Amino acid sequence: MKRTLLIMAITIAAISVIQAAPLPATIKVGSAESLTGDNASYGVSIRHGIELGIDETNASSFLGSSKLQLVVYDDKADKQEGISVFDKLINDDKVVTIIGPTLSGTAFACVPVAQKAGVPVIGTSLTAVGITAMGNYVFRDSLPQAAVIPGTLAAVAAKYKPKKAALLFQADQEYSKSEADVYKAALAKAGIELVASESYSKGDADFRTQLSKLAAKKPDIYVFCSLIGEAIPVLQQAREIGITQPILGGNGFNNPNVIKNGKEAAEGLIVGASWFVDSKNPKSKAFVAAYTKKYGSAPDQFAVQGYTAVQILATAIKGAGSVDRAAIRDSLEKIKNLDTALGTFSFDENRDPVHPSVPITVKGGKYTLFE
Ligand code: 1QQ
Repeated sequence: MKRTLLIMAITIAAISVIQAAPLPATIKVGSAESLTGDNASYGVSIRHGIELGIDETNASSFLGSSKLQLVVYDDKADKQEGISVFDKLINDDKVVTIIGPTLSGTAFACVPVAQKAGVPVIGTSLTAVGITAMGNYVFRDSLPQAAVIPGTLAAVAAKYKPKKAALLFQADQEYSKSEADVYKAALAKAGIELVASESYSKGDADFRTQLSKLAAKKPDIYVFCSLIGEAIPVLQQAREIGITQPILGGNGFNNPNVIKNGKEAAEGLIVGASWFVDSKNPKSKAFVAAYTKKYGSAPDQFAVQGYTAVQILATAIKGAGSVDRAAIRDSLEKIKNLDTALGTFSFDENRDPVHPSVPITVKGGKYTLFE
């Protein structure tokens, strides 16, 4: 009897030690971002947001004495590179979660590697249809196209009452193709006729032929689904051939380089965004101030999504009380009504983010609210 009691007492003590096991001193967080090439402006912005988030989390002792440590590699916006970087993060660095990659096109190649290995992924810029459908370890804090485009279109329709639209997209890029499809469906639903649709391919630099074909159909609005490398020449060439109608840019245009390098051609551009730099949300204001202080320039939508991913992940780790990948996954799924710089943030049942989108426009060389 005495012996049984002793064994029971030891067992209970052992269980409570296991339960109270502290988090490790260092928690490795992986990230794969486009840090070189055309898409580096997105990837560097995300990286900056992540780094600020990690600094703040560590300084605040949110995870007790445990510190997050970032391991980041360049995915070069390339499918093969994305796969090898994911493999390295999972098997060599043994990260607890991966933030990234930067482009949906890369994600469709490398995210299945993490899903198969049971490693959570948080996309911070992935907007294409089908991202979280890759598996139950896949989350994103970037609004899916279908959550942004109808609202942007409704705001534009209320102001300009367009009847006809024209569309330009990149036929060999997953983000752009998906966005064009979502726009097509949203236009049809809004009763706006798609009178012309043209595409281009990777490496193209002259879009005048396609733009002229679109213009010949006399649309009331134009929709351009482009990544930053093409977004700027597309805008400039559109103005050059005399397009003065409202231009709606896809998520790729949520990039301050559109204004910096596109100059006057960017004036009047309308973009659906997940966040607005002059938001009155106190968390957002604090983020903008801290980011600007650290990096010397204001953050963009991609930076705030990178930053918020760290907050989401830290909250999930704390909730799990563990760095076990499956436990983190389960905990991520429970994120609801988190107070973030993006607003009140929840994941829905598909691990997609729920928070409002905001249409913005370029006015006087600045993104402002579209009204
Ligand atoms: C995607 C995007 C890009 C514009 C991210 C930089 O939305 O690839 O899904």
